Amino acid sequence: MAYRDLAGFLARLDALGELHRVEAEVDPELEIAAVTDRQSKLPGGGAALLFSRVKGSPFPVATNLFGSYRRMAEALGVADLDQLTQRMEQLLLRPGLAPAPELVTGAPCQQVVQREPALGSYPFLKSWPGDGGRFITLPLVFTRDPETGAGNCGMYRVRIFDEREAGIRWKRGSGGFGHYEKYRAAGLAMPVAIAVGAAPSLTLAASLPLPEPLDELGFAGFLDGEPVRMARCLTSDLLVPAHAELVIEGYIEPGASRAEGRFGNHTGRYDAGEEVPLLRVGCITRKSAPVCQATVVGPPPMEDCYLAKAAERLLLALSRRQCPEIVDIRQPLEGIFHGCAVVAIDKSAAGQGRRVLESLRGSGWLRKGKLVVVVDAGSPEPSWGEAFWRAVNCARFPADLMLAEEFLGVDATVKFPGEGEAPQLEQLRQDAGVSALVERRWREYGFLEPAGPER
Ligand SMILES: Cc1cc2nc3c(=O)[nH]c(=O)nc-3n(C[C@H](O)[C@H](O)[C@H](O)COP(=O)(O)O)c2cc1C
Ligand SMILES: [Mn+2]
Repeated sequence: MAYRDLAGFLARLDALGELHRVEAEVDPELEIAAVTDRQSKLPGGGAALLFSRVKGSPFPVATNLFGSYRRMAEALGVADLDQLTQRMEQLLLRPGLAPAPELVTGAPCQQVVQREPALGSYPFLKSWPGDGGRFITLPLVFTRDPETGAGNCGMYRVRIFDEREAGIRWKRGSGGFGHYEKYRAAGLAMPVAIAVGAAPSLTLAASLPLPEPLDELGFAGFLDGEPVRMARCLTSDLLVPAHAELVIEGYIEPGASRAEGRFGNHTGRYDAGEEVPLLRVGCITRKSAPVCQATVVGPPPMEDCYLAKAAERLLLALSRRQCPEIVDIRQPLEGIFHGCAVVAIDKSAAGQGRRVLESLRGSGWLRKGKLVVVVDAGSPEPSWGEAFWRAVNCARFPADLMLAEEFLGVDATVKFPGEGEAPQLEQLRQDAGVSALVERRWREYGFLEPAGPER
């Protein structure tokens, strides 16, 4: 089931009993973040939250919408996040399955047009006391390559400075940054449009490092099974999601920048904040009753953990193409987007574990990983506990470690002949006859539950 817009997803969450409405008036400075943080820390990720009365703004705020396995799967129309890997494999085999976006007129995101932008009337959050100010924490930032005309949609945090100025922090290497560098080199003003609150597939796509030739809009359209509808901006020729709740249009003049201030991040610490490109807002368009979707980042578990999980299941398909011996990749929630991963491989030759590490380090979405442990495939879902066990018991220190700048790889696979002395290839397995006997006699032993698997 696809959602055309955020409202559709909210209605679905409501029907599932997953949405908690907070009717009491709340402050977008710290209070909403504090409530959201406490929900996120509940077992299972807490409820999706809709704050309907926000101090200083007529508009509601929604947080933690993707903050559980169930809601993340629901957002992307799958019964289980594991199904995403196969979906991605289909797309990689047939890129034509990604539908081109459709340009529409009379877009809902332009029901109301504010030519005199007033960013201060929107309920953007200040999450932590030391934050430099308010940020748009879940923005979809649309830019275009000035040379090729190719579009990009990326999630880069946006600092609100005043009624008509904002700062965008796109990291070096991101799509938005690449476009920005080209405009700056050419001395041209750069059009930017920021959408807040969109269909879940698009929000996820904005946060994914998709490789060429996949683009965010085609990808979201593929997940939804229908083209994404786009509308032309009023002050530039950029296209934005027609069903977004809110769109901020503006230009970055060459060289214009400002310090964004500190930002409390998922490291559990404040980012110092950088000098960021300054966006001068030309107009704001919106639905007549927009909902501002936001996320709160901080120490895990939080909503971004589940976005990272969806990304993991999808991007696994890319890694399998890169190294066909890869069976599975699992990232602990605590690794949030930092490429901390357990990689299970089907090992058939000496040196394979290290070769996989080198390949992943060289290219692909895990190349900026910090801690990657390669293990032999076997368990249904390689866990961090298993990686730890195998790293301690199967890896030889330092022979099986790969230490590079900001990176530790561990080859924790069982060693083959030719990979050093004392290879131990035989796995511990119970005698088959005894195993069958135990299963047969299980109830005789006085156990009420059926016997568990052997391991
Ligand atoms: C909640 C959230 C916040 C993020 N904030 C930033 C950010 O401030 N700057 C940034 O460069 N990337 C940030 N990212 C990661 C980017 O969205 C990600 O690298 C994505 O691939 C960018 O799109 P691109 O590949 O088209 O550049 C964030 C991701 C999430 C989920
Ligand atoms: Mn991109």
